[in-house]
Amino acid sequence: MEVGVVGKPNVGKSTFFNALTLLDVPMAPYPFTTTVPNRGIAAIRAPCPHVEKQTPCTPGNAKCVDGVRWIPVNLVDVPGLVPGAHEGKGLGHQFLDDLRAADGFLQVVDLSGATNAEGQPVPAGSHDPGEEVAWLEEELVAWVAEILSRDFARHARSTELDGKKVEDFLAQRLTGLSISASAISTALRAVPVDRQHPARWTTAERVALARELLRLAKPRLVSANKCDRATPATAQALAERLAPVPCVPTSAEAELTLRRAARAGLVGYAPGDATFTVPDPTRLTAGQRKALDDLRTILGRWGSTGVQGALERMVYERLHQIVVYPVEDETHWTDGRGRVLPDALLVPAGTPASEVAFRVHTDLGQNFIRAIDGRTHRALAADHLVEPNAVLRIVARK
Ligand SMILES: Nc1nc2c(ncn2[C@@H]2O[C@H](COP(=O)(O)OP(=O)(O)OP(=O)(O)O)[C@@H](O)[C@H]2O)c(=O)[nH]1
Ligand SMILES: [Mg+2]
Repeated sequence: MEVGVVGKPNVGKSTFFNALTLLDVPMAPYPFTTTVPNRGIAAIRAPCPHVEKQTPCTPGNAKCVDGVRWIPVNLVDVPGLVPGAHEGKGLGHQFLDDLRAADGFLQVVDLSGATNAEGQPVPAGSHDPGEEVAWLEEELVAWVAEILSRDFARHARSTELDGKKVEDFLAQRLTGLSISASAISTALRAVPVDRQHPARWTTAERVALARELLRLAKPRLVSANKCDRATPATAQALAERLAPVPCVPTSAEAELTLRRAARAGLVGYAPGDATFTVPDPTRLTAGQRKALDDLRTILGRWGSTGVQGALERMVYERLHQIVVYPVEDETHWTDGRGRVLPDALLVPAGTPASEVAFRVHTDLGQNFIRAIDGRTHRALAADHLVEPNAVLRIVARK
């Protein structure tokens, strides 16, 4: 699972990325601080089934803290896009190629309205952050249309000559973009192109296909960032304008400060929480105390910094992922070495049991006999759609 963090310059993308990964990539109050993409690993929360079992778990890939599993999600932070990036404005848009594998895009905007379209600082409230959601969409469409169009005429002609299926032609053009065959078929149904003659497709038709493919295959979520400098009413108004694209108020700066303070042992804070504790106030400087008071005000006003929740809504609501726990022993929920609930896997909702087996290991998928539900001990057929939080044993031919 990979999420791309996109947006215009200077809105807080790298701060958002650092907050979620606890990495330390450069952040600064001017545009184009980031010039090459940054990759890191964030995590989303899921309730750990070990709590029902009343046995401590032995996590391998996803750590467990107080009954909460932290499931890894890859995050990519890219340079800022400006209007006209596809024509070379700003840093251009070549770096978007690093987002080919992203399953969805989380767009960061500056809710406080203190950065213009090019990312230059302007007085708070003087720029409308709603505007950039529409033009960023156009930049993404231009990028996909360009990928689709690379060496188009030659490939389209050979498709026609060889009598190849148009679906395969498109899939080949879009290799690596993590766009499913079903999204390609749906897009071809939605955009009325001449299926027999791709060589005759106009630029407008390719752009329309790119738009539809993006809509189907790369869900969007907006992080209305710098909310610490805005009001809930502004956030509400923006969310209403952007609906149905979800818009989550965030303060990446507050989240980063809290996570770093927690790492330093200055506060007790779990990402996503509405509060934090201060174990030893005497350790704090006057400056730190003031900073923590400000953070308390932000949390009080917004309920949380929004950052953790934004990523989770992206993965669970927009990307429709669920967590499943494969085990080898359906009674004790252990693997072959006796480790309890060692793995937590993200799979799309509606994944059949046989596909979960493939995710665990190709051999298990190929030799699948049945799965066994760890809670009910019922046998599940290959086409059984697994439920969220399922504990599953896969039974396969030896
Ligand atoms: N008040 C406030 N400032 C923030 C927040 N998030 C980021 N900033 C500030 O915004 C400025 C830009 O942050 P970056 O993370 O470098 O922004 P970016 O979008 O990665 O910028 P580019 O790499 O230039 O595209 C920095 O001064 C941050 O401290 C926030 O939630 N609240
Ligand atoms: Mg940056």
